[in-house]
Amino acid sequence: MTDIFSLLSSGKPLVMGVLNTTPDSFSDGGQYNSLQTATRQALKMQQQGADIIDVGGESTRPGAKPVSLEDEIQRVVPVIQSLRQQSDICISIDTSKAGVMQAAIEAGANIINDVNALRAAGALKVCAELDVPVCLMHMQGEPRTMQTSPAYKDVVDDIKFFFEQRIECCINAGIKQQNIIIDPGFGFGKTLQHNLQLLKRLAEFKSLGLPVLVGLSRKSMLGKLLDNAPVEERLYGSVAAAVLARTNGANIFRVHDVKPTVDALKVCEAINNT
Ligand code: 8Y4
Repeated sequence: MTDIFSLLSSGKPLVMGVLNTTPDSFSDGGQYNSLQTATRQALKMQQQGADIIDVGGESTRPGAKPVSLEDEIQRVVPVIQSLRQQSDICISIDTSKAGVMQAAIEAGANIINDVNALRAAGALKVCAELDVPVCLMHMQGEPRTMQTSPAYKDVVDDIKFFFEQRIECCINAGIKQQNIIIDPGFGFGKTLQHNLQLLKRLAEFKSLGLPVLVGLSRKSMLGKLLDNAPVEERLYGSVAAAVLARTNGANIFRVHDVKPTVDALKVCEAINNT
């Protein structure tokens, strides 16, 4: 398997396909069927051109029930093992819990994707020991209340300052600078205006000298821009947002719709390299 830093060094954009393992994302709820469904879905995304599969077992949606450490491990570890048996694709683990990070990497995952930027107990230490790439995502507040009244002095400057502080914590904990990826966290404690500012000024994050990951796919900011379109009608808006993010320097794209995004990014690359 090629690690993501060699993939990134090619300069090409990387696509991370979202694989949901929460029970409500499967019709039957049965363990074996959902495992097979999840593995097939991941292999399909790989065929469509995904470079990374993001496996998550905890919903960050406002109002979602918290998942225990044991339950989250039970959800993600079998999926990672099953996918790893059938593919050498890069697997990222979407979690904020140190115990899940450890179990997932042992099961064959390669990257840690943490919407909480390693602020949970033990997360910095475990990541330093595991010595794997980590994505630090910005979130203001916590999922339950983050959309109540998001406020910033300057959204880009404030989030850059957050990253500077988190990067310092990572380095002090023994995490290598070369293992860090940053993500402004679209929709996590941000108004529509904040999200639009972040997308327009995304290139300002490049001054931190680290790869930039974005998750814009199907998010409510697109629903708002598209006359309150429901999630299943946000594909074209999601693709447009990915293209704009690429033009403004994003390196990794976390998406639900792999093929449309891969195609759009190919067109982007042809123009950006002309
Ligand atoms: C429709 C579909 C509406 C999905 C909302 C959503 C990010 C992330 C999430 C992100 C990174 C989501 C785990 C939220 N978003 N990880 N995770 N960056 N690194 N919402 O932006 O997809 S979950």
